[in-house]
Amino acid sequence: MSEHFLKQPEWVWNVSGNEMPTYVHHWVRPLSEHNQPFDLILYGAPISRSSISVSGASLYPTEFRMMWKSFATYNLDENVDLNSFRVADAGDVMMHTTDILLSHQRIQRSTAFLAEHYPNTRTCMIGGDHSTTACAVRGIKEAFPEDTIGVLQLDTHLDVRDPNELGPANGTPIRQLIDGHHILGEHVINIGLHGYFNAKPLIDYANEHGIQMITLNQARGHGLIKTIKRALDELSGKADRIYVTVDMDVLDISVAPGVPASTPGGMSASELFNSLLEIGKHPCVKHIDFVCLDPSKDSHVSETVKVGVYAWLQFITGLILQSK
Ligand SMILES: [Mn+2]
Repeated sequence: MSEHFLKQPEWVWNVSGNEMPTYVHHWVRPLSEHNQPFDLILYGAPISRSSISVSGASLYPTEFRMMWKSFATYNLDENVDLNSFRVADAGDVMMHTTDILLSHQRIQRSTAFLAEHYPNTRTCMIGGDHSTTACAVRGIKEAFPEDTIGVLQLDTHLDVRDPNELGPANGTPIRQLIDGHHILGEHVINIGLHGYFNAKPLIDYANEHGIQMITLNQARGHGLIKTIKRALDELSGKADRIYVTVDMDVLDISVAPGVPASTPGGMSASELFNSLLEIGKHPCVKHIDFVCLDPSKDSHVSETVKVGVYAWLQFITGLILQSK
């Protein structure tokens, strides 16, 4: 088996000159151009054939990169310029046209490759649907077999539907990881659950396996940011590294037309942004992904893709504030 399946992304910004970048599309550089160390590795996992409902989330990594042009590297709220932080774009995992299992193996192998070759660098995967998270976490586990992995999941759903029934689909990643003994249920904290979107047997599975479910109402009651921090502190006490998975369907449907599975009663965009800032600040967060955003369903002004890029930049701002 080859070492990895990463290829140059479909969309690469053409940049000339050596001046300090002021816009995101001038700032993120391909991994191949980085001869110095870097702080974050970005890679795409463009697959959504594994989605239970029809999804074009495979289009997101490219749309995400194309949207960089609309964002400056300077964060006015925090008075921080991201441009001294080095992000290397490792490209996209090459997907097989029809073979989902093979594509999943490639995501796992490519994630393991990046984690093995850059063990001290944080990784950020852009999905793809939520099935990609199971592959990425298995890849991390492959690279660090001794390490216990804690998972913070921002999601409207538990994603613990039965893989025996649905296979490695976007409704099953957390259960695949628990049933496959890659992680323990008690090392999973889900924040963002609400309302009528998880059937009772799924709640029962979560309880049986010790998954911590913090509803959005509970989190708001205690303070969302305080709750995020507390969850990360707790996971860092139990696990060696934390993997954060952000299912964009955690967003309220009114702000996320590009996430078909988003629901009423979800997070506002600013709640998501503040959450990502806090997540970035936490030293134990080593891996993150953003999944389930379908640009083909987005509004004509690409509002959800903009929310997605903004949320990602908030995470990076958090990383920078952490080291200050
Ligand atoms: Mn999900």
